[in-house]
Amino acid sequence: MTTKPFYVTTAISYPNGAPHIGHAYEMIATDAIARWKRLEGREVYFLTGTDEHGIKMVQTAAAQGVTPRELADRNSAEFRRLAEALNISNDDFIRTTEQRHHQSSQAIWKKMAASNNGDIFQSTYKGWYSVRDEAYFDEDELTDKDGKKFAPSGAEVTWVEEPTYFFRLSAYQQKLLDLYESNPDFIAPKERRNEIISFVKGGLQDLSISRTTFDWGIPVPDAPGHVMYVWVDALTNYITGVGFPDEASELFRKFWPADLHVIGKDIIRFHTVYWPAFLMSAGIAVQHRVFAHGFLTVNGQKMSKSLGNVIDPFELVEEFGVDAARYFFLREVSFGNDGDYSHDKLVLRVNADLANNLGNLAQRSLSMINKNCDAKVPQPGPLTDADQAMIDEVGQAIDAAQKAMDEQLVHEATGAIIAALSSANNYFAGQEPWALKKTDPERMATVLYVTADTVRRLAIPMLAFVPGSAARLLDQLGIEEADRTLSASKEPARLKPMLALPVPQGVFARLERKAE
Ligand code: ME8
Repeated sequence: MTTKPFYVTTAISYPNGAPHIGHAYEMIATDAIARWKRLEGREVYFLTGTDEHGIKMVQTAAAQGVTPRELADRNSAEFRRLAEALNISNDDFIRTTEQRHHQSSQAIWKKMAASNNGDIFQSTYKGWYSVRDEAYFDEDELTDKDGKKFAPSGAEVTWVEEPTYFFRLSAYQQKLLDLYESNPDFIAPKERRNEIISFVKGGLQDLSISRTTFDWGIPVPDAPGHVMYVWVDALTNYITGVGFPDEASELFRKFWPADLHVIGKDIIRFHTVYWPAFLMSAGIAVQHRVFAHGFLTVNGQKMSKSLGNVIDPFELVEEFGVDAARYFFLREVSFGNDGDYSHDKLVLRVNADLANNLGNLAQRSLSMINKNCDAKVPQPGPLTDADQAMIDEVGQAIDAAQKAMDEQLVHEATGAIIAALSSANNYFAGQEPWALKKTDPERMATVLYVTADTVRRLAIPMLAFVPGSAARLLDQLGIEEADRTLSASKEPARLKPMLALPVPQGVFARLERKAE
């Protein structure tokens, strides 16, 4: 068992509005990864939070007649509440308006300014800016429509011209290519890696990293009138979260460089080009890996306020329960690809996998134990080939899930567990323990034991995905906290014969599709 610490982060969201299911999805997937690592026995630090500066916040606040601070306070609280509603196991929640983050951002700025005879210099920025993306664009990346220009995201761009500080990104082209070469796992999925390599090979321009036309940002050290470009401070959250600028702190030494930044595919350039370049410039170790997940649509359509199809993640949890909501995204969406949400798909998936498969197996085997074995874990006799095949298959499924989780292929991991549960249902049906009750009670005891131990072994990895329900299942099997580890799930027959069990309670209710 490895005890290497593991530091994982989500992107920090703009609190210019309430969270939507895209935000929920990212939290859920990252939480599954964090919980899995804890099951492996690793010490995990998991950071999420809100990205509160920038012109987008200024403009949204103005439109609502509030200050950027009021807007940030209101919505940041909603993101925090979302993490709670989704049972997210984050260790900290960072807000970029916090004092610790101002200090950290100014410290990294100074280090960048001091390196290589100055990676930061003053000049004038003239070019296109997309407020919605908080990003600069070259003319040739834009499309024209009705006399207006649009970024690849579809957001309108505006022309800006102002004296700003620049970061000498052009000096990092080869260093970045060397990084991608020497660390082939730096960018996942693989297609994204290829896109980024060709982007960097195409040449990098110096990046404007301060703004002078508004003041809602972190002041640039010793440069009155300049606030940092929001992405400089946003990316820095990942080191602030582990104690930067105190590089000698226990947290920083233990957890930096981050093992994994989980982000959406729209912000991969910021994380795999700008961020490692900033870190190299500041003389700070570069993160190990960035995984870019896909985008969610709703009933096949892009989510948008004008279409009125934005799904409120709080309502989702309210209607279906937190574990059903979590499970749907973790199983249905292939992690790294785009995915689609619909209420009907959620109901079908959750009923098939959680209620009919896992829930059914647990309830049937535990009820039989309750009625026919004195409510105690039965004592197994000699194993048949069928028993052994079942036991082996569970071990293989857990190994397959582990392999998938090593690469963040969360949907494959859940798939492997559910496939083993299907086999276990077939095993149970095929062995007919209810018939053995009269003909061969000892054999019945063995079948019930093998089944209940299978439920134990497969419920443990499910703790990463449906933590509340899987814990309730393990409670019903009398599994102690210390035995809820992946290594215990890999070992068969750890269920203690003769242990008294509580009356089983159904853990996964079948969902009904509510009328619109
Ligand atoms: O980008 N489906 O914030 P953000 C899936 N503040 N994921 C989605 C999504 C969708 N429909 N919409 C957004 C920012 N996301 C910056 C990040 S990190 C230093 C700064 C994802 O609120 C998006 O890809 O626009 C990103 O990873 C996260 O939600 C926050 O998006």
